[in-house]
Amino acid sequence: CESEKWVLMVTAQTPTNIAVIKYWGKRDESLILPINDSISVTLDPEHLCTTTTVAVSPSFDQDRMWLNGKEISLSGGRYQRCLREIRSRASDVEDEKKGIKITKKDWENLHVHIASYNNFPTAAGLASSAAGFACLVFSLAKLMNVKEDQGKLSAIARQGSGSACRSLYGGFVKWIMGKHDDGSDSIAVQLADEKHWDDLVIVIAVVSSRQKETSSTSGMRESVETSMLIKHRAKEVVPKRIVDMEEAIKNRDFPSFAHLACADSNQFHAVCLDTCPPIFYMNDTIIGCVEKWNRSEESPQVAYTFDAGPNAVLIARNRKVAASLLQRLLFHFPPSSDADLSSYVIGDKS
Ligand code: 2P0
Repeated sequence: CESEKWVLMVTAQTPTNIAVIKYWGKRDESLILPINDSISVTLDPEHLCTTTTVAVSPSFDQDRMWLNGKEISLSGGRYQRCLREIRSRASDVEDEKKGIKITKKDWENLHVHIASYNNFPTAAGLASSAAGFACLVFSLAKLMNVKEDQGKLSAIARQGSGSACRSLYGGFVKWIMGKHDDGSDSIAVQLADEKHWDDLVIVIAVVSSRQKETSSTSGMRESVETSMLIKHRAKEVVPKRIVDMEEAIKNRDFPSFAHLACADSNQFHAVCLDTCPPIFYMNDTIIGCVEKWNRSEESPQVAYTFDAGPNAVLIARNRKVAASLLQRLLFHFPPSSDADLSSYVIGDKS
């Protein structure tokens, strides 16, 4: 490259995903290999997403990253692993208009700057790390002309944050736990695309945007070390639920989908309570409201699921139910009152 003044940039946007069969517990902490398969739905990118711009220039003298405008350290093992894995797969890049030519060898000595923004609270149980690492890996792969397929990229995103591997696809996604010790078969696959079941509407009740007290990483480590229930869950319960959930998604069978999603969320939180010392993530008032409503109808109208935080993810079977759900939420938790629930995010599944 003759001029030292050029900058080459790529911007990507990646939505977060919500697990309906949960990932909780690792069998290998450094490679991030889970103890069970999981299934998620990827949200509409308009509402909960990360936007990341990655730039390379010969004038950059080190890798640097800014998250929501504040510089953060890239020295952590997870960032380093993602950067190393992507760099090692970089190919030649040529931009004739700008007169830029980067060879595979050049990438070893070039540094990147990364700017990432979340349009939702970070680390409040809304899977910010999922969108974040998926977007980081995807945008770096584009910048460095990495030719691997989505499955291979998902195995790299997984090493940033487990749930990130599922955000590389839209629609319904399964993270296969895999069998190999090197993690090469622990990848995400798309079960159905975003058009398959597009009358579902996801409403997220943001109970608190405060950062959670127990991170998922340490929470699941403590569960694996101390919970008896997690062993039963991973070996006996989840494998069957994965089969049943795949079937429910394939057939757009909302009653089965709702039953499995709610039961799995509840069992995940039961594992958290079975952990020593116990972990409390969830707000149970909303569960009570939804359970009562579902029981008063012929078949379930809304599914609920909670991740490692207090915010409720509510999946309505269609737009009409979603409107009624919002009315009920506003009735029980008026935003002007001192009630816990402070705001709502609504988005179509896509
Ligand atoms: C999930 N969660 O399946 C589950 C349900 C939270 C509850 O994936 O240590 O941030 O980075 O692999 O991916 C949150 O865990 O944890 C998560 P690491 P991650 O969505």
